Amino acid sequence: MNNETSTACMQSTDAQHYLHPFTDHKKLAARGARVIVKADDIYLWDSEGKRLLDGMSGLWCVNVGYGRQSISDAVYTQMEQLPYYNSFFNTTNLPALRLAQTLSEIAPKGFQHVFFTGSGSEANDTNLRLIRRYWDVRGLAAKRLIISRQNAYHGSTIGGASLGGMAGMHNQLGEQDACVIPGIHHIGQPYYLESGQGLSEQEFGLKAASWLEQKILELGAENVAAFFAEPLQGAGGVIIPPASYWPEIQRICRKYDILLVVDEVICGFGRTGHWFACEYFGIEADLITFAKGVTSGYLPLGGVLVGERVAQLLIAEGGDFNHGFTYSGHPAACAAALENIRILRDEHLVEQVREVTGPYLQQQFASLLDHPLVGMVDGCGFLAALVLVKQKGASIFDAVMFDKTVDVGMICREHMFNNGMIMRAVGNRMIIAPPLTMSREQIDEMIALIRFCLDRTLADLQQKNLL
Ligand code: PXG
Repeated sequence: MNNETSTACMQSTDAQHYLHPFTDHKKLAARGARVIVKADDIYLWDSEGKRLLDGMSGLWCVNVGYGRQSISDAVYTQMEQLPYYNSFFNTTNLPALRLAQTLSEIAPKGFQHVFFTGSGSEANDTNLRLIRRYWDVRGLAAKRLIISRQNAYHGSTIGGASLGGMAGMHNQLGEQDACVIPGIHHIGQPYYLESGQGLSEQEFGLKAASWLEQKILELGAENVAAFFAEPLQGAGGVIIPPASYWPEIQRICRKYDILLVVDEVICGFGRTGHWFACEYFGIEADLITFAKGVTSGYLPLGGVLVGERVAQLLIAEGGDFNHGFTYSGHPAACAAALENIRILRDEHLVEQVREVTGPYLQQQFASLLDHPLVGMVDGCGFLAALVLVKQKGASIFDAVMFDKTVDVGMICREHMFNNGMIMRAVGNRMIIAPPLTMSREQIDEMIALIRFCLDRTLADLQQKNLL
């Protein structure tokens, strides 16, 4: 390798010029960024030639795996034909209108319209605009308040971060626990391990849903516009609500005439073994946020599936909707999405995850429970999480957790990385969301690698006297 492409040189240039997302730059500069140079199937390679098994599908997005020549070809062809045009001023383009139609075919029942954005954050900002407009057109302008949840992730624009419930983000938005956008209220998350002790999971699901009703009554239903939630919390740590949660949430939203916004940015496009997790949980949403898996991350694209109740009113009575982005309906991004969806369909990847590889992945992942560090496992489809504990107990509520001063997730993540496995750490939860293409053999390989890295973590913790 010549000097310009040596790892040290790239790291130095990176440190001098590139501000990364969610990064402590002083720390990063001291250690040097890992430079990822290529990818194929479920693997990445760094600039030192080291292979990594990507258990996170990039950032929850590369659903069809890396190296799909047909997506590159579709984008190339589209870029030669029409690299860009906007969808403002009474114009449209072929990939955008075809993708809108295709999405209406794979979306849950009752979604015939789509609004395109460049990302999930922009899509949630779009939701805020749509919701405001919807209630204004209905003549119920007082319905302005939004309810969301603690430890939710809805993006990083001011709108997305205000909607989300990440304390670390809120703290940087303004005063402690306050959101920049007023009128967004957060209720507790349906995290059994955090607040369910003494209750059965189903009892806890109903209790967590009741927090929504309490908040609505406190704010006055006549003032509440919408409830935002991920079907299961992804960035929050793959937290799957008890089965009793969603039906009760649905009932409450209907009772008080509140729009239900389901953020499927992580769950959409097969992650749970269904095209959308709304089907997995039986949710009937008004608005569905999507991004990531729509193009498998090959190009940036997001959007909102707009339910007929909202779409028809805005079309019939809304007049101009003064909202949109330069890249709404970007032809090349839409071409990537169309080819990505063709692959998901023709290779039956969603069904495969639902019926074959998803159950196998969950079964194999659950076998990690015999490891001394693993106190609990949870998951569905191609999403799974394990909880790292200091000492196991009769139940997870009796386990001894690591002291808050020990960032056990980060320690474990380092061992994973250093041994060729990418797994994400959220506090004491280690999570995976691998490409949906994984075979049984690749799942076996991944589980063996995770087990090996857990052993390394255990040995390291013992050596450091942290156990
Ligand atoms: N909603 C959800 C549910 C998400 O997971 C977004 C919205 C925002 O999408 P954009 O395209 O604006 O990033 C996301 C994104 C993590 C992590 O650390 C997760 C996301 C993004 C960055 C990091 O797990 N999810």
